[in-house]
Amino acid sequence: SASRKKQALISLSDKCDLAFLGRGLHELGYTIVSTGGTANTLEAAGLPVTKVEELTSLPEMLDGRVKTLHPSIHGGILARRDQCHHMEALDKHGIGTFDVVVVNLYPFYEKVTAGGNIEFDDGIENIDIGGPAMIRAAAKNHKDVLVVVDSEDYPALLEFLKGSNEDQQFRRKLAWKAFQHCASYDSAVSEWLWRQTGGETIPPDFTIPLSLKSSLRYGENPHQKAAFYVDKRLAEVNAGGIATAVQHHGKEMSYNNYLDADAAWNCVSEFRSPTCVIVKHTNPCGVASRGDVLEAYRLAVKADPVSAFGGIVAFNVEVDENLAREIREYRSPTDGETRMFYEIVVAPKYSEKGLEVLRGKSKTLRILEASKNEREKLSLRQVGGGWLAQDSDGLTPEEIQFNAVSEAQPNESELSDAEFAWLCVKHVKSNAIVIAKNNCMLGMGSGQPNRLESLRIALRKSGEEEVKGAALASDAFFPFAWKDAVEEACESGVSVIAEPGGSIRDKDAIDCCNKYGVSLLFTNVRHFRH
Ligand code: 93A
Repeated sequence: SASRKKQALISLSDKCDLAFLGRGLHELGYTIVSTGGTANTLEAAGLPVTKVEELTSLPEMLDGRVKTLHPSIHGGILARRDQCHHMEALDKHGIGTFDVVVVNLYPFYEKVTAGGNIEFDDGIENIDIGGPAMIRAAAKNHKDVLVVVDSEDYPALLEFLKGSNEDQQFRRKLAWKAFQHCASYDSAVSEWLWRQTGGETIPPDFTIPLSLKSSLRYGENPHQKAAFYVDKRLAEVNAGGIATAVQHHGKEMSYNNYLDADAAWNCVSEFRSPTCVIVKHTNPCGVASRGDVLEAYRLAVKADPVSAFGGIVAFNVEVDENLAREIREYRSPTDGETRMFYEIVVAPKYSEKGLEVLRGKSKTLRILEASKNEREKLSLRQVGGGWLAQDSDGLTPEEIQFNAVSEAQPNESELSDAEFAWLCVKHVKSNAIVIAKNNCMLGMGSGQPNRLESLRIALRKSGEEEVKGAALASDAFFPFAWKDAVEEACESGVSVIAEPGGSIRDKDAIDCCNKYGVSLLFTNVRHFRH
């Protein structure tokens, strides 16, 4: 009967590869049924197409809100082919079956979420209703209906249709993907609506649609399986961050590589002037800003050459040929001989020559080109049975005020060193101490269970002479327990200390700084990083 002819329903917002798909289906003998814009594109490609309206005997109406929501469409998708009364019902009403349903949805994330200044009413109109209905119907009935939501699956679909059509696994995979597509869509819509309620970053409930970017060789250790997922919605609009970085060269990224590259990239992205950040095990161990980025690089290595070896080097400016040469040739300041070795170089840009030179450094060196992550507001961490969510620590340097609470006031260069040290300390794991001079990190102490220990490590790394006149930043206030840490810092010869303040022993810290003539700056902001 006429209702048993092979039919494909196609309704696409993203019409990429539509002509290819249409031609393929046509050649396989399928009648193509489409909504307005999709039908136009197919016709323009010289392919025969039946408009949905011809099946429903109703025009697309309500400004397109109702196009495909009709029994002639949904009956043809949902009918169970193995149920006689289903098929009889279709026959009775002259409804044909669909064997293939290809739909992608209104580009809600690109237009509304990432689009920015869209009016509320326009946002609402971008919520696709008919599309998800078709996708869900076809996915439910995948035993008999192939559902495709991704243009990358068109070739596989056509191959499958050429064959015996019996592989249920293929059908189930498509259905799985279809529900993923709808879930990720709904998550974008609900996230947007949440924000329209005046809700801030942390919603009472949310879904993050994740898409496998790559399976990793292993996790933090070789016995742990691992994979890397990207936030689908962010990836769609290329919202930047380490997840969308382009790898130009080198061994595949590992789990730890991603963590470290992320830390390095986030840190270096904070600086306005040309800066080099070297990270080891997520902690910046060398940071320097200079008009001459080559010098910044050398200074960042010198801060702690032992830790920098095997680390991640990040820049916030283009890596050109000169810089690439410096990175390739630079010898460790520890022995003046060994060439520095790195896991990763990450930068916003590479000149062609720069890339070529860096490629020559080693086969394994991972070269990443990253863009700034514009949209990351929520930071998540897993604990047993749940996830902790918080706003990411997005305070910019301009938002921090350094209030001098000591008798001594910092001069301009001391203040600038304190600001520099403060930017660094934000990215160092707590308890964090950073000592810096002349826009260059001299030493840091990180991750110690007491602040005094971090301080001592930072002082030791800085060197007794270098530390004189330097700025010291502490990510939280000094507790003044057991041993007076502020006193130890003052004795070392630093000229300015920046810390949040807010301890009940603040007065002791101020008195101590006054005794040594050290400037004490309170930021009123804490930068814990556990
Ligand atoms: O406005 S809708 O929710 N109402 C519908 O009945 C409907 N049917 C298909 N949106 C609907 N669609 C969507 O139109 C599809 O999901 C697809 O994204 C788009 C294709 O429209 P066109 O073929 O006119 O470009």
